[in-house]
Amino acid sequence: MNDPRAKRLLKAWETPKGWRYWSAVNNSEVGLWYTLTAFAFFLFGGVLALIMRVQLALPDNHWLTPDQYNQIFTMHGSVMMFLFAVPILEAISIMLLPEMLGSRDLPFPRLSAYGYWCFLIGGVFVCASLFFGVGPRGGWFMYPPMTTEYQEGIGPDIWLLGLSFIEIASIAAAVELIVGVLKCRPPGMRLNLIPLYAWYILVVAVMILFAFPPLIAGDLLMELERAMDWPFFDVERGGDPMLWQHLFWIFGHPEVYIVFLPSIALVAMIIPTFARTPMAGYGWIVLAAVGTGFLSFGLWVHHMFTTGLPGISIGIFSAASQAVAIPTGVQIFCFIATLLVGRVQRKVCLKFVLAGLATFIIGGLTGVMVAIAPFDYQAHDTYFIVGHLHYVLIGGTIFPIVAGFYYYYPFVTGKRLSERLGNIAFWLMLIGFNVAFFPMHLAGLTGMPRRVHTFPGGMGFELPNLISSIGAFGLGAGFVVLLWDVFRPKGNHPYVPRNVWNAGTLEWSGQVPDHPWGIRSIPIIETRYPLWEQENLMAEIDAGQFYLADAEEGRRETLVTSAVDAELIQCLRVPGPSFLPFWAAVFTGGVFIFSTYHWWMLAGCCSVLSFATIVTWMWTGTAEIPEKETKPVGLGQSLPLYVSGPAAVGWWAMFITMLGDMTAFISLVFGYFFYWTVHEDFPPAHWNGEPVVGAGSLWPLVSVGLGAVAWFAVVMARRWNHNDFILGFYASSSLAVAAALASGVALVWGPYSNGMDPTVHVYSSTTGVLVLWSFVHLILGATMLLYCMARRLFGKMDAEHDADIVNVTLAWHFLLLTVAITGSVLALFPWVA
Ligand SMILES: [Cu+2]
Repeated sequence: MNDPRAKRLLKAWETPKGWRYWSAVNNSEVGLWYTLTAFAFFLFGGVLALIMRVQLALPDNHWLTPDQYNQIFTMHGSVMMFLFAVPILEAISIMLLPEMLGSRDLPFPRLSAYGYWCFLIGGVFVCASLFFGVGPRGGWFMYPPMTTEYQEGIGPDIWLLGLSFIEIASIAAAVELIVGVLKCRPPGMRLNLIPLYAWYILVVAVMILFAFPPLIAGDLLMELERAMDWPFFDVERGGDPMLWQHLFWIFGHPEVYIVFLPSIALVAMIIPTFARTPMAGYGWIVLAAVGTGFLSFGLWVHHMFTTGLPGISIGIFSAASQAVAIPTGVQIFCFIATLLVGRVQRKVCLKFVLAGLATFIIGGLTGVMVAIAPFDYQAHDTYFIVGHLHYVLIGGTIFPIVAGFYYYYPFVTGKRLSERLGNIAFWLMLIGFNVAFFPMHLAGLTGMPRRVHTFPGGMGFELPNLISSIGAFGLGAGFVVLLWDVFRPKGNHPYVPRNVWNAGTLEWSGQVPDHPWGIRSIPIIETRYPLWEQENLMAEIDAGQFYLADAEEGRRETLVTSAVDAELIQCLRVPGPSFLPFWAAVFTGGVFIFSTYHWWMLAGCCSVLSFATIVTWMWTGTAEIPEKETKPVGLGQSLPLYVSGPAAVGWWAMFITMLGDMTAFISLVFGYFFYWTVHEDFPPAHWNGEPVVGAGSLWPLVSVGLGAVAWFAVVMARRWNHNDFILGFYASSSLAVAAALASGVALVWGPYSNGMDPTVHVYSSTTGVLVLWSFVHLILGATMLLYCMARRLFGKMDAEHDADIVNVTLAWHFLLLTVAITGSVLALFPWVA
């Protein structure tokens, strides 16, 4: 390391020391914390599972009370899904993706850090409720009316608010990963050359973007019902609990693939390495992954076959559910083909992959069985389903993740895990798993229902339950062995050689032990397995022969490229260590946690503080005007340091975030029309002798008009800013702020002046929630404009450097759509109906 360029680069990317370590935002640090935290939640969920197996080992067992048992199974499902399966895959991706793509970091490091801290705080809050006996008890699906009317206490609120908070963090990570895959690749790495892992993560992140918002919308509705008595799910006032089931499973089914596909992504990285040959059928795998992603949004009703839906929809969803086996099969056949043509090395890592695939296939086949409606009528809510879903999730997710641990452990630590201990763990887990979960199919077919805290003797349930409990401890023992191997001190173990598995993808180009800069210089990539197929690549990377081999200004920099062809666009400066994301997460957490207890003053203070922190973070860390327009990045090329519009990563992040936001809004609109389909007269004039009033027609339309004025003023403000007509910019922005606020007031004025009471009937509460949603968004839109005006005032934005106002204009296109849809639904639909 005598190269002064390398020294500067190292200094720029240095990890902070001491207590400042926790201000790190770099993907390798945040990714590691994220992974370890998710794994800790996994162990917690696993202990809960063992407690349940102890309880169910013997008939008529009263070791746990029914209430304790209900809290434990609810928490087991919720923890495994929300605190382990989704987060760990995002965590691994945050850690690995930039290295695979030869990028120095993800485009928004502070957003990753914020997401992590939100996840930690929310997760601990949700789990802690169990120790105070106030945990949620409604199952991980939280069906009303049980969770709205019949359960005392704040358990459901903890679930709704705590997990919404974590879902928002998951969406933040998804935005980061989408922009990372599309915009932060090395030059030359066209979309058809990216590692399969990146393809899978792209598909999954897009799925998260469209699957989580319906659940967040559902959470909002249920929390409004619980806290304010707005009757969305109360049948006596026109509500319908089925809406929750739809919103939940529109999320819940894609969720299965959201946790399955990234694990298969790990498999797709491991198999070529251990078969020592490129993956067969790259194009087919990509097509199948995208196909699975699409199909998975059309299957949710198979969770609702027994709710009395019309036969036609059951038929369609049954067929679609069986069809999803096809793209899944394509991927598995590609993996098998690769293993057949390669020279396979039988390492523990590969054993876990194979065990995972085999187990997943068994779960997939019982899945085809339950996709057939008549069979589902029999098996629904029995232990058959418990057996099925654990074969899918443990085979499809857990075993591949364990394989990933073995594969990437040397990448993270420079040491390797023991093959001997690995074999012990492998057999304990594989045998323990099958002993635990296979008998559940039989117990279920014999008629044993799910979610019961005990069962009577003499009905044939004793033996399968006892065997399951024994197997569960075998599976647990396997994890203890793995845990010991992962965490035992390895100070005297030698470092592994560089690229220890002789893999072909770029993440293995790092030295051992690795430097925090990610990659010494960012290479030009022309193949799918560059370390195999591009000669001398590692030596040239090390010699700093490619891009960004230096950090002349001591800043953290990475390359931004075009989405399809990966042509160079920008040298992006990413922010370094900061405690701002941590504090922002603490205050955001405060808003959700204090709201759970209805401590509104504290929640209000926290929302002000979190707003202030986030604005400070944006102010200091985004769209910074550089000291020069371009800089040389190596290989004789110069790139701009500042870009705005569709070329910029910030624009993409805004666009993607607004898509997620619109999805949540459309879910609420879906609710409105759902109630119309289940009622003979909607909106009704009277209900139980009381008049039911909505927003009327006049004021919603006035609101749309004012919203359009605001939008037009925003567009003009952007143009005048660009033309450097400063007075015009301020005038137009001010007009937009005023029109936005007036539009919000007009929207609220309709229901207010009509004397609407949202608690009377579901029509008034649905109207209320659409008004509320749009009102809050108009306030946000106005705030964004005030931010832009302040940026211009303080010289942080000018005619050339206009990313702020360009991104805000983009957001305003969506805001206008939101207000227009709300206004026209409220004003016009009652006339049509
Ligand atoms: Cu499903």
